Amino acid sequence: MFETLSKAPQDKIFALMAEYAADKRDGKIDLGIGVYKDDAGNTPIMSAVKKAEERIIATATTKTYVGVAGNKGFSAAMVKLALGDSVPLDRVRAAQAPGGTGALWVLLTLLKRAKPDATVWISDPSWPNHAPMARQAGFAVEHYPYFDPETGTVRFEDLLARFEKFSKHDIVLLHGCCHNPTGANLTPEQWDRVVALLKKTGAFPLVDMAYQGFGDGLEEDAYGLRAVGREIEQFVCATSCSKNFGVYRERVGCAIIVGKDAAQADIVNSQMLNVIRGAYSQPPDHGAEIVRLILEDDALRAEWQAELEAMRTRMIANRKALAEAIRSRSNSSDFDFVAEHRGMFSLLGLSAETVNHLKAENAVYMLDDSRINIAGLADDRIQRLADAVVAASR
Ligand code: PLP
Ligand code: TYF
Repeated sequence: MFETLSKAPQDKIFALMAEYAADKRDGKIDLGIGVYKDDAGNTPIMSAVKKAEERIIATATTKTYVGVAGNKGFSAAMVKLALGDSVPLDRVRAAQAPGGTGALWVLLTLLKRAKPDATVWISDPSWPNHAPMARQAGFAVEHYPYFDPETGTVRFEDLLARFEKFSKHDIVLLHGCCHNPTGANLTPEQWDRVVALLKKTGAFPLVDMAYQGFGDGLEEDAYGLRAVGREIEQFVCATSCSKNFGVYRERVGCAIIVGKDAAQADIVNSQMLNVIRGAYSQPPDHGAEIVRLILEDDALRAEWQAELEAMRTRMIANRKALAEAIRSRSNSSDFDFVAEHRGMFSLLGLSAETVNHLKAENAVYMLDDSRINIAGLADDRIQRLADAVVAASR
C-alpha cells in the first residue's frame, strides 16, 4: 500500500517555526509564523474571549450535535461583520467552518462542483497554502501580478491589464484586506476599479478575509468585500476568526455564499452542506460559540473591539518605528513602505541570501521570501532588526 507514496512537502512556515524553537541563542527574534504577539512575545487569550468561555462553561447544559451548518447565530453575526448591509440577506447563506482554511476548503470544493473547468487565479505572491489548496480541489492555478518588491507597492496597472482579460471561466482569489505575505493593499479607489472589471468580465470572486480589523479598522477593512457585495451578483467569501479573536487553535471560520436570488442561494447552500456532510459532518462548536457570544453581547463586543484596536494600533506603531529606525541608519527611504503597509506582514524584498545571513548571524527569523511578522517586534527588537537589515543590505 504505502510503497506508492513519497514524502510530501512541509509547509515552510511550520518548518521555520521548528527551526526557531531549536535555536539556543539568546535574543533570537521570531518574525516567522503569522500569529499576533504582544511586546513580551506572548499570544495571550483576549479578555473578552476568556469571559465568553467562562460563560459557556457556567451555562452550557448539553454537548449534543449542532447541525451540518454549525452554529447559526455565529454565522449570522459573521455575515453581518463581513458584508455589513452590502447584500440583501435573502441572497446570503453561510456555514461555520473549521478556521479560514476550512472555509476555503468548503468553498473550493463547492466551486469545483459548480465549474470544474475553471482556473483559479491567485495573487503573485500569496499565502503559500492558497495554490496547493486550489490544486487539491482539482483546479488549474494561475497567478496575477500583484507586488513589486523594489517599491513595496501593488503593481496595479499590471494587475488591471490581467483582470481585463478574465472571463466567466475564471475564479479570482482576492485578499479582503491585510495582504499575506506582502502587506501591500488595494486602496478603496483601486477596489472600485477591480470590482468594475470583475463585473465586466464575469470572473467569479473568492474573497479570503483572514485579518478583518488588523489593517485600518473593522469597517475599513471590509471595503473591498462590500464593494464586491454591492456590485456582483454571485460570489463567495471565507472568513477567519483566528487572528482578530485570537482563537487560532479552536478553528473558527465561516464559509459565505451569495447567490443571484433566494432560490439560487438555497440550491448552492444545499450543495455546500452536502460537501460538509461528506467531509467532517459538522464543525466543532466551542470557538464559534465564543465568537457568537462576543458579537451578540454589547459589553463583550465593546471589550473585544477595544482589544483588537489596541493590537491594530500597536502594529502600525511598530511599522512606523521600524521604517524610521532603518531610515535613520541608512539615510535612505528604501524601506519607508513598511509604514504604509497594513496587517501583520510586510515583504521586505531582501534576497534569500540576505534572509539566510540574518538568520545565521543575527538569529533573526523571517520567511525565505523576506516576509516579516510586524507583531513579532518589540521596541528593543526593532532597533536590532534595523541594524541587522541595514548592515546586511549594504
Ligand atoms: N487566509 C490567509 C491569507 C491566511 O493568512 C490564513 C492564515 O492564517 C488563513 C487564510 C487561514 O487561517 P485559519 O485557518 O487559521 O483561520
Ligand atoms: O501565514 C501565516 O503565517 C499564517 C499562519 O498552513 C499559517 O497564516 C501558516 C501556514 C498555514 C496555516 C496558517
